[in-house]
Amino acid sequence: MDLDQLNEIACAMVAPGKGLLAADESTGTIGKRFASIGLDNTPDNRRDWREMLFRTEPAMSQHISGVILYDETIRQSAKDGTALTKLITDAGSIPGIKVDMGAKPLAGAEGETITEGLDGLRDRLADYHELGARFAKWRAVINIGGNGDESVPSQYCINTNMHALARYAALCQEANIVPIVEPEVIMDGDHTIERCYEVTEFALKTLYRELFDQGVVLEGTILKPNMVISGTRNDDRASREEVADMTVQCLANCVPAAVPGIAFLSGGQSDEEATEHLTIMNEAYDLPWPMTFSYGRALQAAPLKAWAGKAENYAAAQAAFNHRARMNGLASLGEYKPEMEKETA
Ligand code: 5MM
Repeated sequence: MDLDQLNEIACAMVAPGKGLLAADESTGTIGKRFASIGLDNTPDNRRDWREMLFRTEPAMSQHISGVILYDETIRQSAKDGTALTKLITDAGSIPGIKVDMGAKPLAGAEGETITEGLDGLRDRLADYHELGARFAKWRAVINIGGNGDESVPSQYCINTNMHALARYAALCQEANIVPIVEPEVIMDGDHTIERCYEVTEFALKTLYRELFDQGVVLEGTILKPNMVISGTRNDDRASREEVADMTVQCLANCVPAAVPGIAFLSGGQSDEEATEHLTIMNEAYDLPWPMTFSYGRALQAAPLKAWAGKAENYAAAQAAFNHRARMNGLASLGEYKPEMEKETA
C-alpha cells in the first residue's frame, strides 16, 4: 500500500471547484432512467449516453474530478474505439469503479438490506487497477422505518453493513485504490429530519469505529454520505438552511479531521435542492474537510431529459451537463446563487 499515493488521489478527488460524477448505475437502474425517456436499455445506448457525458467540455476538465463507473463501462469503448476510461483521463479526470454487488435482503431482518460483494474482491480490485481505476465505491443502504417504527434500522443492519464497508475499504487500500465509503441513509419515508440525524449519526459512528478496528488509513479514504434531511413523504419538511445546519452538525460530530474530503450523494433531491444545500454548507461553515458532490441523478437528470436518446440533441444534452457541473462546482466553493440557474453554460 502506498499511502502518499492514496492520499494524493483522495485529495485530487475533492480538489477545489470539482466533484465526482456518479455514473455507476447498474444495468437495472440505468434501465429505469432510460425508460423515463422511452429509450431501450441496450449496451450501445448505455455507451452513447456515457460517451456523450465523458466528452463534455469544459464540464469534465473543470468540474469533474473523477467518474464512478460500472463494470460494463470500465471495459467499454467509444464509437471510434477509444476506451471510455481514456476519455476520462484525457480530460484530467480520474476513473473509479463501483465494486459492490448490490444491496440484498438481510437475513432475519424484514425491510433491511446488506450490501454484498466481498467474495473475490481482492482479485477484482487488481483487475480494476489494471483497467485504470484509482478509486472505488461501495454503498450500504440504510432504510428508516415508517410511521415512527424505531426498530428499523436495527443495530444488526448497521453493524453488518459498516463491518462490510470497512472490509471493502481495507482491501481497496491494499490494492492502492482509494475507497469511497458510502453509508446511504435513504430519503424515502415519512420520517422527520431529527430521525434522519439520529440514524445518520449512528451509522457514521459505527462506520468510523469499524474503519479503525480494521486498520483502514483515513487519509486514504473519501466519505460519501447522505445529507441530513426530512423523509420525502414528511408533510413538514425542514428548510434548506436546517438541512445544511443539521448535516454539518452531524458530520462535525462523527467524521475525523484526517478524512481528506466529503462528497455527498443527492439521494433523490431535485437538482437545484442538492446544489443549494451544498453551497449553503460551504458558505456558512469552516470545516476540517472539503465538502463537494458525488451526484448521480442531480447531475444527470437534466442532460438525460435534453438528450432523449436522439443524436440531434447531443449539443443540448452537453449544454445541460456543462451547466449542472458548473453550478455544483460553484456550490463546492460556496459560490452558487439560485439566480445563476438562468445563465447558460
Ligand atoms: C448512480 O447510482 C448509484 C447506484 O446504482 P445502483 O443502485 O444501480 O447500484 C448510486 O450508488 C449513486 O452512486 C449514489 O447513490 C449517488 O447517486 P444519487 O443519484 O443519489 O446522487
